[in-house]
Parts: sequence; structure tokens; C-alpha cells
Amino acid sequence: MSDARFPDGFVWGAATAAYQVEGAVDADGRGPSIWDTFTKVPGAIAGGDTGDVACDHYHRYPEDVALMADLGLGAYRFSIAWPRIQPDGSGALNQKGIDHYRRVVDELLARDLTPYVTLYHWDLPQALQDKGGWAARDTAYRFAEYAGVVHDALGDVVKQWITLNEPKVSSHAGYGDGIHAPGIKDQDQRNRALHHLLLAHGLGLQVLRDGRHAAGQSVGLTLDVSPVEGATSSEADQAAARRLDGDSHRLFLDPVLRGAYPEDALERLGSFEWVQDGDLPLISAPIDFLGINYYRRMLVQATETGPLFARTVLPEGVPVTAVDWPVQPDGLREVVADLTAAYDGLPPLYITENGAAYDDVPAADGSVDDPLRVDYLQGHLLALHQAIQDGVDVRGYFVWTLLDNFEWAEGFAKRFGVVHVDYATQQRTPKTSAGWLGQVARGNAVPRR
Ligand code: GBH
Repeated sequence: MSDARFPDGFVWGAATAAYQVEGAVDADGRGPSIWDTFTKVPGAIAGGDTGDVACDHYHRYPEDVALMADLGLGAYRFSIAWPRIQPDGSGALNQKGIDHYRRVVDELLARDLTPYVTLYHWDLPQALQDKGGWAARDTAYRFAEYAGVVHDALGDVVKQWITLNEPKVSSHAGYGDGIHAPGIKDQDQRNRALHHLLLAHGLGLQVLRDGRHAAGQSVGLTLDVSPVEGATSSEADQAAARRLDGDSHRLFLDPVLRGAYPEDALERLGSFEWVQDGDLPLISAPIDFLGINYYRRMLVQATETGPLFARTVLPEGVPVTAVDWPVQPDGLREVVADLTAAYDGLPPLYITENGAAYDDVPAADGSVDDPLRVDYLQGHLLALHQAIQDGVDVRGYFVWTLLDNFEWAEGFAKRFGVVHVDYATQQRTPKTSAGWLGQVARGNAVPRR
């Protein structure tokens, strides 16, 4: 069978996030973030790991950029650490922080890699958390100020911007379940946080649109989306699935793409009295693209307890990754098709993350063979190709992730990289999947099984 050819100009890249790879937490005037604080809480992170050193990407970015270029990738999605730009979360910029990212971008451009910059991937300056964090409306205005500072400084060389990565994880895991920084378990704060994150997106978008480097730029937002199904056809499971879909997805998609929170979610959560006139028009201002992070499907069972009376269960007979997520490539085709059907005038999509954790072990000769990850990527890319054949407008794909890195609450034990990192020596070894993905990128086509 012939290879699955992608549209001309399709973007192939790798993604990372600042706190997961950079390390160098005290370098060049960086201030503390909520993750520096949270990782010091006993028991918060598996193995007691922290991002203090991580992959030392802050210092080793030239090597990492060269790796991507040698593989044949065309784009790098990375995030800027807000505490490097504004160590106290507001006010004057820290020039050394900006200079660092300018060097990263220069290096990328010199290697023909297009930078896709995420402004916020979960590392809020601790100083802002001390004033209430995302539960406080003021944090959204501080984000807009930060976005303007970065855009002024880098907008001449960066043209692809993502305001936020997965605001759901920031609000739900950070303020609701407390498993991510800042570790708060409070449904009221969670619900305020999610609105203020969306408001930050809207305000940031406006600043980038009005900025002096607006010409030729694209601005988007990244959400994590999974197809959600009831575990059985029972009314209880079906209703639980709808609740979870509303809570995880439509609470974010609807304000951005329709300018309104979903009625069924509001009925459950209350009136959101912190939403002010003018917020939703800002939040729903047109974006140039929507970034989708896809990992898995969600199969949902009704429960007797919990805020949602719902929990996800594993489908039978489906392989799982090292973080126990089921491998369901067809869910990627379904999710982009469903979004296209559900939202009129959906902007073009990018898959801004997709990938898998496996227990990769270097062989005696140092090589790292990861056939399961190759299978995972191939399956998902063939599913994505099918979606594009069916008419869904997807413009690019970024693997999560370039390097094995700090997997948040899971610490370093879970390896998502296409490049292996030996944390003792910081040695990078491209896994089989890295070479495979590079070939796909060079050929703009995926071999069929
Ligand atoms: C992404 O988030 C992050 O952007 C990235 O930083 C991270 O390293 C990467 O994924 C890998 O984790 O098990 O049914 O409760 C992923 C967001 C949200 C995806 C929670 C899995 C669990 C669904 N994740 N979700 S469930």
C-alpha cells in the first residue's frame, strides 16, 4: 500500500514545556514559580523529583535544536517561563530572561525550524499565587501585561503564538484536585480559575492582535480534548459521560468558540457570578488556529460520589502506556471530526501534542529501541491522515515530546520523549521513534503498516 501523504506545507514538529525541560531555576534572575514551591511539598511528586535541573535545556538548547534539525523536523513548540520574564509576576521585564529566549529563537531560525511559542504552560510566578493565583481576576490582567512584554520583545521573530496550554489542567488539577501546583482542592477556586484563565486568553489575544508586531502572525489556544463515551448504554453512564465531557471540554470550547458557557455545566456549577459583562466577547474573539492535545479516549462510568459522580474506566482488551492510558488512535480521528461537526466556523487545527510514555531502557550499546512508541505514533498519524482525507482542516502535528522530561506529578519516572535522556550525564540518545518521525517529516508521509 502506498504511503499516507500529508498536504503540502503540513508542519511537523516536537513540543516541550519550560518547567519540564529547562532546569536552571535560579539562572539569570528567574523568580520562583508555583511548581518550584509545589515540588518541595513532601509527597506531591513521585520520587520527590523537582524541575531544578530537569534536562538542563536552558543551557543545552543549542544541542537540542541541532537534534531536531538533524532529524528533519520543521517546527519547535516550546513555552516561555513567565518567572524568567517577570520574576515577581508583574512590572518591568527581566532583560536576561528575554535575551535567553531570543537566543533560542535565533538558533531555531538559523536551523530552519519555525518557533511556536506557548506563553503559559502552567508555571505561574509564585508572587501571583501569593495574591490568589488564577482564582483572582487580577492574574488575567497580569497575564495580558506579560503577553505584551513578550510580544514586544520577540514578535519580530516569533509569528506563531499559543496563549495557554490546557487551561483545564491548570484549573482542575491545580485548584480542584490539587494534584498539580498550586495544590489547592477547592471547587469554588477551581471554577473561578477556569474563567480567569479563559479571560487571560482573551485579554492576551487582544494584546497580541493590537501589538506592533501583529502583521503576519497567528494566535491560537491549546486545549486537551478526548472523545467521551459512556461505559455502557445505561442512562446513568450516558449522563455521567455528558457531565464529564461538559466539565473537561465544553466548559472551555464553548466560551472560546461560541461565546457562552454550556448551560448544562452551569446548572451543575452555579451561576459563575464572577463572569463580568464583556468577558465572553473577549474570550470568543476569533483565533487563527486551535491547538489540540490528544492522548486517549475517555470511557465513563457513573459513581455515587465525587464532584461529578463520574469516573473514567479502562476499556477491556486495549493496550495501555506506562501511565495506564489506553492506546486508541482512532480517537484522534474522531475528536477532530467531532469538533468540526460541533462548532461552526472552527478555525484550522494543529495537533499541538500527541505521544506516549513507555519504559524505555537503553541497550548495552547505548541505543534505545521503542517499537511501541513507533506503533503509537504511526497509528495516530494514520488516523489523523484519515481525518484530513475526510475534510478536517489540520495544519500540523507536534509530538509530545522531544526529550524525556519532568512529567509533573509523575516526576522523571515516566518517559514521553522521542529522545532518551540519561539524567545523570544529560546525554541525549534519539530513540528509534525519533528517526522514524524524522523520516515522516522529511517525506511528509506516513508508511502504512
Ligand atoms: C499534557 O497534558 C501536558 O500538556 C504536558 O505537559 C504533559 O507532559 C503531557 O500531557 C503528558 O502528560 O486519565 O481520564 O483522568 C495532558 C493532560 C489531562 C491528559 C488528564 C490525560 C487524564 C485523563 N492530561 N488526562 S484521565
